Amino acid sequence: MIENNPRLIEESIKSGLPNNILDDIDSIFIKDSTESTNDNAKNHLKVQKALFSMHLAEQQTAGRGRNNRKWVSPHGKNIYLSLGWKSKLLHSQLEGLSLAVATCLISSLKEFSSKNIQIKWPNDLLINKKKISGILIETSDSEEGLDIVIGIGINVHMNESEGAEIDQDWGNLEENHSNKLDRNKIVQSIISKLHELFKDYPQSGFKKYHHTFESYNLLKDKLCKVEMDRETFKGKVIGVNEVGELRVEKDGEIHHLRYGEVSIREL
Ligand code: BT5
Repeated sequence: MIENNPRLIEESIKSGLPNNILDDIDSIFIKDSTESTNDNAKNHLKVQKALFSMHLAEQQTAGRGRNNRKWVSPHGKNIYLSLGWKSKLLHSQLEGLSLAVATCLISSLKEFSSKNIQIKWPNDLLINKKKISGILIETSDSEEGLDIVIGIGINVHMNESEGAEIDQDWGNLEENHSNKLDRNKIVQSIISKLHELFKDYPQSGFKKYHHTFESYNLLKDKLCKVEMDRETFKGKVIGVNEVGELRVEKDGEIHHLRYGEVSIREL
């Protein structure tokens, strides 16, 4: 491995994190290779005591996106991070969660890139319209509350051939393959931001993140094509509402689109 691209190390991730965060970490698992860090987080939640656990891998052999789409996960180049969160959220609060996570993620990744990072609703992160990151949230009910897995994939140093099978435009967080970014530092920053979310989101919901989300919203004010189960239409995106639904105007009428039910693209 290139010297400038150190491997993931627990001590590097932890060093510098304040005690209030360290105290809430149940455990950090780093694997060289695993099927999916989301599965590891899901399994660990069954025995987890503290607020959150972290599951990382240098490579995933069955990394996945939403609806079982594949997440391309080559060795040693990117970040594959899943957080297992023992939450007290209500099901009704889940709607805006992935948007809030995407907002936190940008606040963090901005520290590592001079480029403009935007969110394509609900939660794809893009630089120059190329996807650099995706989020997969999975939940299950437990006796104490709602167990949540937040899976985050971020391309950092991936090269063309490693990403060849990705069927859409993709990019890296790092510019020009300069190998300057230390993934441990990126993970550390993400943890700080998401720890704040774990504390705030149960009270604030998406409301607290709404304004910032809009400032990153790639589709805002754009004419788009919306595809739903039984309907396809063109409309102009107005923004999102306070629960994270996308507001699209068509013939003077506002449609509220819910995450998971639609696909949308710019015209
Ligand atoms: C996502 O799904 O964007 C969520 C991806 C979450 C991945 C993380 S990695 C850690 C954790 N463990 C897991 O197993 N998963 C999570 P979706 O919106 O469905 O997007 C999937 C689509 O993104 C694919 O169909 C491709 O078009 C594209 N894609 C696949 N791999 C990519 C990559 N490395 N970079 C950019 N785009 C990719």
